Amino acid sequence: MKIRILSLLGLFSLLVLNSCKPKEDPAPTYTPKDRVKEYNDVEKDSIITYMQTHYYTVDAQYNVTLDTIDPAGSQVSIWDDPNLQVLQVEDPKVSDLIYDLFYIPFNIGTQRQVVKFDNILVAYKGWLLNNEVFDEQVEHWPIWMKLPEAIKAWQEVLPFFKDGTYTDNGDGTFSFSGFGTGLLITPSGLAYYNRKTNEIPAYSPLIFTFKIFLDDEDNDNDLVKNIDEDVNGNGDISDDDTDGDFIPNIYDNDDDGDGILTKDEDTNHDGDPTNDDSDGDGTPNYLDADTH
Ligand SMILES: [Ca+2]
Ligand SMILES: [Ca+2]
Ligand SMILES: [Ca+2]
Ligand SMILES: [Ca+2]
Repeated sequence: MKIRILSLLGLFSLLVLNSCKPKEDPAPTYTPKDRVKEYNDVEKDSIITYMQTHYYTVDAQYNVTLDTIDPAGSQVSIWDDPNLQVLQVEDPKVSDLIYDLFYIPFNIGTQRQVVKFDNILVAYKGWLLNNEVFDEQVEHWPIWMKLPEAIKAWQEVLPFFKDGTYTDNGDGTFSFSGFGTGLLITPSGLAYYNRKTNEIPAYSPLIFTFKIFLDDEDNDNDLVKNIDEDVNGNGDISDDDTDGDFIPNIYDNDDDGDGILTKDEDTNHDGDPTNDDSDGDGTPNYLDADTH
């Protein structure tokens, strides 16, 4: 009898689950897998195996093809590529879980060094470990991406690169040269982990190639660089909101909410509002609501 009640209950919860199947909200309702076990027991090996059994080719425009090494072939595996770099990156949730985050630079870039708070104009392509492409933003249709909102793997790898030079070709087209470009391979813990989309299953290590055409070091155009909008210097720009209006300083063009734009609190007009402190209280005018 007990078994029957249980199985009825089981059936009931199944029906409830099915009828409540989320349509608009993709957020998982189950308990995510253990992050340490998922990496150490599963993804670490699958990433290394992928790199040992696959190779890439890259053309003159830095477009990449990935393929399986032919057993009789002489291709150099990703694993054996002399340019392969590895970063040790801490999991965002479990501090003693350290990932190997792999990347290969094709070109470091020539202009401005990317900072992890910056807004970048990029083209990219993303693959699963089965070589299926899940997303692509082509070179002729680049998008601006806020790095603070990107996956952690991007925030860690892209600051090793610089942007390039923009050329208006004068005929309605544009081109870029000397930009940073490379390939990265990330465990799911530095990407989407248990979150899934139609294209990306949960717990998927991901491969990206990227081209960083332009880097914007001042998101809100207030003359304060993104890196300097991290007022408390803790590496997180979401908790810096001087005027408490729920717009972080990095996206707020009047940081102290005194009605004077930050760029207009550059009293000495040297292009840098961080060194103007009219009342000498140690707080620059743009962060000081009673001074401008
Ligand atoms: Ca604010
Ligand atoms: Ca600001
Ligand atoms: Ca102000
Ligand atoms: Ca002020």
